[in-house]
Parts: sequence; C-alpha cells; structure tokens
Amino acid sequence: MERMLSAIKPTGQLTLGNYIGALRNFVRYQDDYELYVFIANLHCITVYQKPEELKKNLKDAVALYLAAGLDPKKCTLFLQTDVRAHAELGYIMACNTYLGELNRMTQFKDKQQKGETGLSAGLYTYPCLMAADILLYDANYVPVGEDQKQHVELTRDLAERFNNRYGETFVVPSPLTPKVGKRIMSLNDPSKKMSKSENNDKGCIYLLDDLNVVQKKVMSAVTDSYGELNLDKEKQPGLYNLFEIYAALSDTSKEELLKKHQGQGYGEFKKTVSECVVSELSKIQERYKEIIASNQIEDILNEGALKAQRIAERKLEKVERKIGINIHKRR
Ligand code: ATP
Ligand code: LTN
Repeated sequence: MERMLSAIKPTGQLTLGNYIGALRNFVRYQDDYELYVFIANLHCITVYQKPEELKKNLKDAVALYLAAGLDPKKCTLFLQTDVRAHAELGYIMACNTYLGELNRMTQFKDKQQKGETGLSAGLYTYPCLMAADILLYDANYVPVGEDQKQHVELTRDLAERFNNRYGETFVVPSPLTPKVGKRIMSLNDPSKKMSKSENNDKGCIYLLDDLNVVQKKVMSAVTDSYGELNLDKEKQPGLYNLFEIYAALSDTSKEELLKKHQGQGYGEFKKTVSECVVSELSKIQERYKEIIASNQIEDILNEGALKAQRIAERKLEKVERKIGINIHKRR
C-alpha cells in the first residue's frame, strides 16, 4: 500500500475550507492508502497563540478529525510534538534549504507584502519543518489544498537535493489537490481564501459554528447583480464559490448542479446550499459531542504517537548517519 501523509494546523477553529480542501479527503483515502495524519501544533506557534485557546483548539481538532470520519484503526493519528524527530529533521532540512527558496514562498511573501509586522523566524522557516514532517514517513502522496502545493513542491526539491548529496534517503512526495474544492473562498469576499486567520468571521464557516449562524452566513454570501445562475468564475465569483461548496459536499459536478437549479433565483439557490452545508455540519457536530464526552482522545493520540515514532525515529537515525553527525550507536 502506498503511503500518504497530511496535517492541519489548528491555529483557530477548523473551517469549511479545511474540511472540503483537506480533511474530508483524508477520510476517503484512509481505505486505500497507509495514512498518517497529524495535528501540526509546532506550525501553530509560528504565530503567537494564547495558550489556553491553543489547547482547546488542538483538542477540538482531534475530535473533529474523528468526527469527520477518520478511523484510528485505519490510519495513524498523532500530535506533531509527540514525535520529537519532526523538530530535529526540521532543523536539518533548514540547513539544506537556500534563503532564495524560502523567499519565493508565496504564503510568507503575501504576509510581508501586506505589511504585516512582527513576523517570526519560525514562520519564515516553516516550509523546512513541513518538509521534515513529510519526509520522515516516506510519504508518496500529500493531500493538501491549493495554498499548500508550493510547500510540497519545495519538499520535493529538498528531498532530491538530499538524495543527491548524501545518497538515496527520502521518497520524493507528490501533492494531491482535490478536483473540486481545492480553494474555497470567503463568503463575503470571494477574492480571498476562506481562512481562519483572516479575522473575517462573516466570510468563514467554522465546523463548530451554531447551525443557525451557518445558515445565515450562507444566505448572506456575496453574489452579484447578474441575477442568473451561471458558472462564471470571473464574473460571478461568489456564486461560483457556492457551487464549488455545494458540488464538493454533494459529490455532484457543478455542471450537473447548474442544470438542476437553472432558472432559480439566488435566494432559493442559497437556501439549498445552506441546507446542504447545515446537514453535513450537523452530522459532524453530533459525533464531535460524543467524542468529546467519551474521553477517547488521549488513548488514540498515545497509540498514534507510538506508531509514528517507530517510523520517524528510524528515518532520523538514518539521516544523522548519512550526514555524519551521528558517531555512535545509541543505547
Ligand atoms: P489559514 O486558514 O489560517 O490560512 P491554512 O489554510 O494555511 O490556514 P491549515 O489550516 O493548516 O492552514 O490548512 C489545512 C489544510 O486545509 C491545507 O491542506 C490547506 O490547503 C487546506 N485549506 C485551508 N483553507 C482552505 C480553503 N479555503 N479551501 C481549500 N482548502 C483549504
Ligand atoms: N503547512 C500546513 C500544515 C502542515 C502540513 C504538513 C500539511 C504541516 N505539516 C505536512 C501536509 C503535510 C498548513 O499550514 N496548512
């Protein structure tokens, strides 16, 4: 079975964008791949987080992974810091990355260009840690939303560079973006990604939002003045985004959905989309409540950590030996 690995950094509550672009696809893949999924808590602190909020978000993220359908019997689910090898290989990767490569990463560049101040060194070097996350497990595939593709491409370059310098060590991974929903846009500004870190609550649906709020957010999504349902990403980006969400959640193509709803007004169409989103989230929220009440998270994370550590530590030792920093056999 080929290996697959992915992660989400719960810097806040998980969003519908995370769910459609990433989480939901992990669930589908768990039957066909040897899947490793972790909570990227080291990535979270590249931007300051209030400790108490962070703890809650991390726990919620595990519960939401499970509520969305990840099954610890089928995949390995763990917390990044439970496997110390991530941070160490992250440092080694940083030593094998050129500044020019990091300067090209659009996520960091965008923040700089927006004039954000107080950006941390951790945020700048985080693609090196992400490369380590992936390479430790010899993952063949990395399912991510579009915004993360560039980081996986960098990981490929780093893996190839390392293999050339030190001999065959890492599997070169491929990014896997979903056909539908690889970039869900903000509901009140369809030119921006739906994002938990944009401080734009109206445009962002959180998986744990009250269902009435979810409905309101969809109903007040920005559309246009054409007044006709079409699939035109340029002219009707808000509507296109609603089609994208609806198509992803109903596993139906946008074209088919357009045919089905052609002639309807925006209000009626939004109502259908909101019902579809509410129905999906209500199932997730119900399971989430059961999971939080059942206290199973601790055991699942411990078991996942053990499985992940075995693989990651072996790989890290191999790397240390290859680059010459390991001079004795540890007992
Ligand atoms: P932020 O939402 O704070 O910008 P992020 O998207 O960079 O965060 P994560 O929350 O770790 O970071 O993202 C986890 C996964 O969800 C990644 O694979 C990412 O590509 C995907 N993802 C995030 N937002 C969206 C979106 N709006 N549409 C599709 N996929 C998304
Ligand atoms: N960088 C990603 C989260 C992430 C990840 C990974 C995704 C951290 N490590 C490894 C895939 C594989 C993010 O910020 N969205």
